[in-house]
Amino acid sequence: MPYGPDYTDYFLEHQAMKTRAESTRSLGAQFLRALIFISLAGSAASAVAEVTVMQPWVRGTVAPQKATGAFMTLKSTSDAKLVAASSPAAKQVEIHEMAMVNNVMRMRPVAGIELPAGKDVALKPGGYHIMLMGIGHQFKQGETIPITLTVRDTNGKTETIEVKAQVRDLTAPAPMQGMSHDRH
Ligand SMILES: [Cu+2]
Repeated sequence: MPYGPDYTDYFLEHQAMKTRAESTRSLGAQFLRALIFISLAGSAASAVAEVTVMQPWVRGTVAPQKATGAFMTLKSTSDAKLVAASSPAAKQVEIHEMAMVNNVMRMRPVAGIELPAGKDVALKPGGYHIMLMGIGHQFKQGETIPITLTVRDTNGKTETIEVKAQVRDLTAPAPMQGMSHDRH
């Protein structure tokens, strides 16, 4: 009896089950999408460090000079580390620190600079700086030097920040300026 009442009931019931299964599946998919959204939103809020770069500048150079320093203040919203820098204006870029070694102020490369959450970290003459080496032209006051910073957050995720650093007069921040003989 293919079209008997039993079969019809079975057929209808089967259809109903299918519909339920489908709606359950689609609810499941919606729930899954919601979960994915929540986890993406969560990671966006906690993992990505937002780094602010303040007053980036580069010390100007004299014609034959092949290296100079870049300085700025960095501030990250969450714990992060400045791990690398590069610039189209320099063949090689390193992160340096100045330190007293046997009463002599020397600079040396460091693996990176810690950026504790919410703290201003100053890269300044006599301290941390970004060393631009193998520069291809004289950096003159008023010029802008592009520098790309690479920052790594505590989850190991890296991001790059484009910085435009103003070239300042070679002598402007130098403490020995008053003793320069060519000023007499
Ligand atoms: Cu240096």
